[in-house]
Amino acid sequence: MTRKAFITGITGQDGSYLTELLLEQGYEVHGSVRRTSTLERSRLAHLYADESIYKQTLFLHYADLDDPTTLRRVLNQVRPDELYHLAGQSHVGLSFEIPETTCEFTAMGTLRLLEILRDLPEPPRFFHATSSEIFGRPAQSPQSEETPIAPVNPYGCAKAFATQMVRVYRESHGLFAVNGILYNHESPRRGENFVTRKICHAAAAIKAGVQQELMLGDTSAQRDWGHARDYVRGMWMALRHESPDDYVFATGILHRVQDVIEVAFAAVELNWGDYVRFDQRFMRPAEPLHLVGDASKARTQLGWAPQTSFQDLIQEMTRGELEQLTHLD
Ligand code: NDP
Ligand code: GDR
Repeated sequence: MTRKAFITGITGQDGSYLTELLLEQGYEVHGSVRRTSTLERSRLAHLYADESIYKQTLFLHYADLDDPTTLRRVLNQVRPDELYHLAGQSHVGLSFEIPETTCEFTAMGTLRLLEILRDLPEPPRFFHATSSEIFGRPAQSPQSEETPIAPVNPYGCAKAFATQMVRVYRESHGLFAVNGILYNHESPRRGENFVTRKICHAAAAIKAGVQQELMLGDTSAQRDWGHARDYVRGMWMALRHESPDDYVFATGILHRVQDVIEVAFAAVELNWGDYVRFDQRFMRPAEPLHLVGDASKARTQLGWAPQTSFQDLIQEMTRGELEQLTHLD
């Protein structure tokens, strides 16, 4: 029997890589999309264009996270074996400006899905994409699955609520529900207003002569950055494991935003100091500190390990941007 997967957030960075992985593994893949005024689904365009895939093994369904009636109907029709819940407002900085929307979709949206699963006769295995942001300013570094939750922004609070709810539904309602505690992961498909993509795009655009400078906030901020392709493989491995649990997915290595700048500008042979400027608008009211993950549980129990280095990731992103800009000429 062909296994069926359902992905919320299929149009996002992770959704697109996960779709490719699951199709390669022989799954029938379903995803929920929301109505937008422009049909922006560029990350899936290559799959749409393939007649042997779109509407053969890949299906899209309209369903918003604040519309449980539709979600329930779609899930009842599809009856997936695995559900990957990736949808949500994923920008931490913006969550200070739109805290209610962030919580509505990320916190309540997850709870609504859990409630729907609880009523299904054969609930699918459930993966929740939670975040290192639940730890905020942790007392211990690196963080593990046991590190206490202490978020410092609305996004982190929403993810913390959803993470704890997943634990409740696993322990009290017997759902096969997994929290993947994901540290930053990037790719050429990363949203344009996340710092790695912003820097890699700017370095390439300055090289191509279509941008003059790059405005950034806190360049001393540190993160544990990996490649999205590695992290979606971890999601899949977690749902194939014999029992449900929480797993940290991380590289275990901290880099500064400044390191991203230096690798990206070096990749296009420019001196970053000539172009990078500070802009107060990109500073946040609060920054988490020392978010670096210990993925030893995922390594020992699932056999997961990241395969792409920080240098290779930033170089791939920058060169990809430059190729696109040059191709447009
Ligand atoms: P993206 O921002 O690239 O994708 C988010 C997805 O969620 C998009 O498909 C988006 O749809 C969808 N979405 C947003 N709001 C709604 C809504 N109200 N109803 C339905 N769909 C909605 O995020 P990533 O792919 O990078 O991340 C996937 C998940 O993993 C997110 O939940 C994120 O918070 C979490 N995460 C990501 C990390 C990372 O470093 N990438 C690290 C830790 C956690 P649309 O295309 O229509 O906007
Ligand atoms: P983050 O990623 O907040 O860690 O959330 P982001 O790339 O937005 O920021 C990383 C760090 O860079 C600093 N920074 C800037 N950030 C942005 N976006 N724009 C700037 O101009 C800029 N200048 C400096 C930030 O202050 C921050 O310290 C990501 C998201 O994918 C979340 O969904 C996910 O949960 C976490 O990673 C883990």
